[in-house]
Amino acid sequence: MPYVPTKEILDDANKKYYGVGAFNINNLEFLQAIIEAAEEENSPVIIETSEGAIKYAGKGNIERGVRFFYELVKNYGDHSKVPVSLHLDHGKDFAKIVACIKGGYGSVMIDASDQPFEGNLNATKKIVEIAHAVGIGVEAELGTLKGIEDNVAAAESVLVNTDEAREFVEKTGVDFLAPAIGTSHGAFKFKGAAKLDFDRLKKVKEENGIPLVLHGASSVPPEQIELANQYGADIKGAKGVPFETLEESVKYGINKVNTDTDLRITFIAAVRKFLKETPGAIDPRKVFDPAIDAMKEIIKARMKCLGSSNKA
Ligand code: PGH
Ligand code: CA
Ligand code: ZN
Repeated sequence: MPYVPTKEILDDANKKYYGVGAFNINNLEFLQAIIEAAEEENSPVIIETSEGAIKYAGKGNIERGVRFFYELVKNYGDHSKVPVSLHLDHGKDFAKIVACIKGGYGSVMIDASDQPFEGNLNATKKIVEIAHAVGIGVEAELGTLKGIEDNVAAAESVLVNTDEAREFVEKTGVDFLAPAIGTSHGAFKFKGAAKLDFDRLKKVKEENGIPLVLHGASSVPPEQIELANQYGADIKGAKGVPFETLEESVKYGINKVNTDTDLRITFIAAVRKFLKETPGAIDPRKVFDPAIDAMKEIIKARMKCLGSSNKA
């Protein structure tokens, strides 16, 4: 299977009711873990990079960063047994989004969800026009992901408005939509139970029918937090989206499941453990190898949970 446009992967997932993991990378080692896991699970996979990742890879030079990720992921994808795509995660800056579209990315996200509805709509429309001219799919977000635990009034105002979602999809022609339904980014998602607004999700799916995206979808595995803490980390009160909740989200229409935090935690825990147990280590490859293996297991478990295994 070659490097493919993201739309190809997500249209199949939408048609057959499964979810595909979209995993964030900043470097080679995360990509290796993701591709190996996808091949072992025979699963399609989406690789995504934030604007920050592009800046990091290019040491501040955006074109260089875009080129780095495109050539890396395209090369791995073209020689892989499974469909692989490359996506820009949370694009905020017009020039950076256009650089990704020009640079060979398989899709881009325009995240103007911090703007009032009209502003988000107009910004998204503009990117859709540019991206569709070259056959690239666009993701946008409605609502916001943070601050939902504080009080009910705030929760109402930040979750996706389903009427707005209908108008937004219709007027922008966006390909994939991320409706805020109660998740947040990072390792501290819920103070109490992990509750998502599935009624809103179902309604958005019914009324629009396009592939939907769950941001802030990491499960924050307690055993990885414990391992990190055992080897010197100090992470308290971490909580993610449990597998049962992910399964339910997929059942109600989520097709793209964004995952960054889980791989970060797993990587750091494994590196901490190796360095503590191997004080003489000076070869970075030996330090990263157990971290790649540990991330692979986390990724494979998520692919099974989302139903993308054996869908390649
Ligand atoms: C995400 C990742 N990226 O866009 O939404 O969320 O922090 O839950 O991994 P997590
Ligand atoms: Ca947002
Ligand atoms: Zn996100």
